Formats: sequence, C-alpha cells, structure tokens
Amino acid sequence: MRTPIVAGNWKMNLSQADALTLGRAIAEGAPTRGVTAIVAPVALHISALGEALASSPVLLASQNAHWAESGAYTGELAAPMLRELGVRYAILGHSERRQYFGEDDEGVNRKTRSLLAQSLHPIVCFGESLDEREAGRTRDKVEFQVRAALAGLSADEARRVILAYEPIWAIGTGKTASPEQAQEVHAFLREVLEDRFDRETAQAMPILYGGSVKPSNFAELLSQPDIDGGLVGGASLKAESFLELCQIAV
Ligand code: G2H
Repeated sequence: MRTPIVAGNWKMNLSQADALTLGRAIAEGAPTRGVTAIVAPVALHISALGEALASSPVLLASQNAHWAESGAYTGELAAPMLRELGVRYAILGHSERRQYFGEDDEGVNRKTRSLLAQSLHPIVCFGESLDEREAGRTRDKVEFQVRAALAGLSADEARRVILAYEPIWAIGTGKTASPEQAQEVHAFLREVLEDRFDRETAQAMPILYGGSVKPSNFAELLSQPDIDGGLVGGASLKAESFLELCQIAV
C-alpha cells in the first residue's frame, strides 16, 4: 500500500553542468510508475533542474528549508520560493545539518509544521550515533527525535511526512545497517507512530532507510516489511546506480 521511494540527496556536489547531465539521464530512464523518484540538488541548481525534469516522473526536493515565508534570514530558503520552482519535498534535520549547522529537534519540528502549512512534504531525518547504539540507546534516541519532529501535528498532517532513519554510523562510511537492524528500528517506529497517532496513520507513513544504500544492498533492505525506500547519497550521484535503485524498487 506504500509506494516505494528512492530519494537522491546530492549534498554539496556537482557543477550545474554535471547536475543537468545527471538530471536529464535520470529523467529519461526513471520508471513512470511503481516508485516515487526524488532528487535533491543544491539550491543553486534547483531552477535549472526543474526545467530538465519538468516532463519526467522525477520530483524535486530541497536539502533544507526555513520555517518563515520570507524575512531577514540571510542565506536561507523559504518554502514558497521553493514551491514556485516546482519543489515538492524538503529534507529536514539531516545529521550533517545537525552536526555542522546546529539544527535541533525543536527547529526540525518548526520547519516540519511550517512546510506542511505551505504544501511541501518534509523528509524528516533522524538516527543514532555509534556511541548511542553501543550503549543500547537506539530506540530511546529515535523515538525522542521522531516524537519531537512530529509534535503538534494532526494525523492528517503526519501522513504527508516522510521519515528517514539514518544511523549516523552508516552515513557515507560504506557501513550499512543490516536489513534486520534497520527493520527492527523501522518496526519499532511504526509502533511509536501508532501510539502517537493511530494504526492507519502508522501504516500509511513511509519510513525510508538511509546510510550507504547502493544497488547491491537495496533489494534486501526493501524486502523488509517496514522499509519503504531509501534516502541515498553517494549512489545517487551516478545515473546508472540511481536508476538501478529505482528499478529494484518497482
Ligand atoms: C546518508 C545518505 C544520504 P550516503 O547521509 O542522506 O548518504 O548514502 O552517502 O550514506
């Protein structure tokens, strides 16, 4: 019942020319049904990518968005401006934003509520560090982050949110959580969502896995009942591997 999602997080990579070449190749090869394919270029390239992807099934995401509709927030991106360029999703609370730019749970919640009010879909990231996993605190950490991100939301609003579990120790390290490790966390989150909202909402909300996803490990991750797709960094920077991930998901 949940359509699989493959979301490419290009992070701070690719010149505009390379981003356009990649975007066009993805637009040409992406399946037209059975998977939701999303790419998140740097903000500078969103406009050009919007044109390149316009008549394709591939949807655009921003890697961040501010909570205000406009104002004195130097360097930030407002949701209405993103929407104007055809952006449908925004990644929020990525661990790199939390680590290097001071994003916290309260800010993620503020942005989540604001994006929903402005008709964008938040892709909310969370996950435990290696220390937290080794100390047996994975469940506490992810439950806290997810409840904080979704604070104040109605069930209807929550259904427009995509969650992305990204264990920090697996990001860009080549170490993927095993399908069983990821499934255990995803199934636990489904229980948290049921407790917070209701069963239907918990079953409707997509929960992606992120952290060194690649074609060789994706099929097994996706075969887990509570893993609904991938938030993909490195492997989304080549058309061949991104399209392979989309084919695996269909
Ligand atoms: C995790 C992921 C994308 P990678 O950050 O969000 O990146 O697939 O390179 O680990």
